[in-house]
Amino acid sequence: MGVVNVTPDSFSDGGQWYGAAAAIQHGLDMVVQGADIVDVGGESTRPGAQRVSAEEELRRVRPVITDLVKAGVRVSVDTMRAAVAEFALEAGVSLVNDVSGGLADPYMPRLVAKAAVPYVVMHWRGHSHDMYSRAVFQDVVREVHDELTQRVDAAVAEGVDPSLIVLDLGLGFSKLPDWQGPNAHNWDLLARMGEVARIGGRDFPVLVGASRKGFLGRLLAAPDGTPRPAEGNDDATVAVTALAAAAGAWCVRVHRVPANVDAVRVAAAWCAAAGRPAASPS
Ligand code: PMM
Repeated sequence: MGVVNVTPDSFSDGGQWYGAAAAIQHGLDMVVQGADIVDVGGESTRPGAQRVSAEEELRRVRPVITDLVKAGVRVSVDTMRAAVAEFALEAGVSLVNDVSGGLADPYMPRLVAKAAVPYVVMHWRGHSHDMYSRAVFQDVVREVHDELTQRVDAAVAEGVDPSLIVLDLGLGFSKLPDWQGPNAHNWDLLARMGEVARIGGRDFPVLVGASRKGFLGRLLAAPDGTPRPAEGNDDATVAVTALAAAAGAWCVRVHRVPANVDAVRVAAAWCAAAGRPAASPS
């Protein structure tokens, strides 16, 4: 899944694809590079971000989604708002990616149920402006599992087909960026993603969104402790992709497609030789 953030302020690529024409071209380029899905979002969720209005979010994503769908691209909409998802579904998107897992807008699950498209339910504890104050866990794997279970139950109660639900660990969202010690939240979740996503006896597909995130920058910090900035974390993202694909992830959400496609291919060949399934490149 290639990311197109139509925002001026995303931490990873803010401003780069803010204009509709640049965003559309970027989406088309990523498909040529091997992306199966292009994820279009119009609201930054970087730590500390303030929300934009629904009108502004729609204004940003409308032309991009419309043109990419028209061009035959499999598009996903990255939104927490049912109104934005409704427009996107009418325009023909194939997947709804809701980083709040249905918590931000109570109308979202019912809308997705009606559309009968895959629904990405991410682990989330609240909006970005103060997300780190909620990054308190005794046992991150158990708590994320239990909170995702509640979101799955709520979505299914609204009519969402469980076979269309994809779970997301919510890397970086209310998770501390440490890479060792009791608060290595993102690493614990990655290492045990299968446990997180096994709910009610069913192994849900997992989407991994590690690309360029702060926990990679923290791992790769300079000797004086300065975290490596987002655009310096592409190689580390590729490493996570290979490991996640080998661990059976369904999808990786990334900013730079080519090297990540290669990593998925490597993992698929490795797992095939070992006689076990991995995410397979299409
Ligand atoms: N991360 C961001 C935005 N959308 N969606 C899913 N499903 N999973 C994620 O981890 C995720 C997401 C924030 O990163 P960005 O600003 O680089 O898009």
